[in-house]
Amino acid sequence: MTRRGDGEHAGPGFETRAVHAGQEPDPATGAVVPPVHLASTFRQEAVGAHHGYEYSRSANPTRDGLERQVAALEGAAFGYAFASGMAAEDAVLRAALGPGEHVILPDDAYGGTYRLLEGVHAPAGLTWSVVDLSDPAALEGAWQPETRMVWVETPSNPLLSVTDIAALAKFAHARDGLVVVDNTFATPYLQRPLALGADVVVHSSTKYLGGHSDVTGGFVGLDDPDQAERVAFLQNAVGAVPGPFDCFLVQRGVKTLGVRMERHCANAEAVAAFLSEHPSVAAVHYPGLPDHPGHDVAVRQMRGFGGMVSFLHAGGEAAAVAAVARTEVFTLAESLGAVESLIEHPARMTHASVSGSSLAVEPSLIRLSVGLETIDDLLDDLDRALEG
Ligand code: P1T
Repeated sequence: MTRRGDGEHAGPGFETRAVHAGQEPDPATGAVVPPVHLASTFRQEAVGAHHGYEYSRSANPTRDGLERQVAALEGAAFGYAFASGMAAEDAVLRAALGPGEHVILPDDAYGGTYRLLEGVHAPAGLTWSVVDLSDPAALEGAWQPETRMVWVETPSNPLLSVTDIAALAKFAHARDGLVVVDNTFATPYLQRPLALGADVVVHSSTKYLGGHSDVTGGFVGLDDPDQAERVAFLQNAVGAVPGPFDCFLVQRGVKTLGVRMERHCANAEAVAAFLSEHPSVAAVHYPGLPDHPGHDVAVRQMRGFGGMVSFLHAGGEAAAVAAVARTEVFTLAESLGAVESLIEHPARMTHASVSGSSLAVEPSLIRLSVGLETIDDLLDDLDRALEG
């Protein structure tokens, strides 16, 4: 297989891997940027005699390059690219779980994950419980003989809750359960779940990995060869693969991931500090704030606190809905993790699908994806929007 990542051995550093892993110059022409292989099929010299590629759903050189690049950053032995984060999540659930088995979902997670479980996997026989993962007694109480997996987002979407990955992995492994970490918010630059004991890492590469709001993608990284075989089988059998140009866009984004994350973190820290002092703000969720309940764990397991901030508007739902429409530098839009700052109202936008469920979010909550613009412009923009 061409999917070996570099792992966390004493080899090249993160930024070097981001720029070079899976990105070797083209041996045929010397092109420093590997060509985008748009071919859907590959010539065979004789039946079965080929260069490792037959048909692009099964394997494509540009996709391979992306898979090796992100696997190298996550320290994963195997990496698989998908057409979206949801397609990646679906492959992980299908690869590991069958009818009658049980999965534990956090009480704060992307609404689409909940929708996938409830609307697609529950009708096919999967069962699931929603648990506050910061409460060990609740986790213990929810564990069933059929439990095979704990799904974690840390930091979570949209409340930025932090879960201790190493402690959770110890708990789940003692009970024969798998730990899957959605690392979309942190990225491998800030946190490497597999090194902390998780079994599988997933991404919406639409977000920080791509980094420019111009591509949709997903990624699965893992170390176990049997599970990897199953994910690889599903990638080909179901066919939710990204096109070569989408793979190129993610690859190009990943090359600057480290420097972008440094600025995302710095800007988000300044925004969180500013909001904490603002009279129109009732509460700020950001793991970098010392009073955040997950702050100490975040200090231990993350290199920085990330670019996402959410907060409650003191004026309630109507004031929150009005404020998100007033910003001029922050764009009112779903998604996150790109160079431009975004603002949104989770209850009516990204998390509308969990309305009325145990994952429902406060109607006065506003979520920010803090981008790379000049920090003073971001703070002035928020100030104006919150003053009304
Ligand atoms: O949109 P897609 O690439 O399919 O990824 C789904 C997904 C998975 N995991 C997390 C943590 C996510 O945040 C998302 C997508 N989230 C948004 C679109 C959003 O605005 O929150």
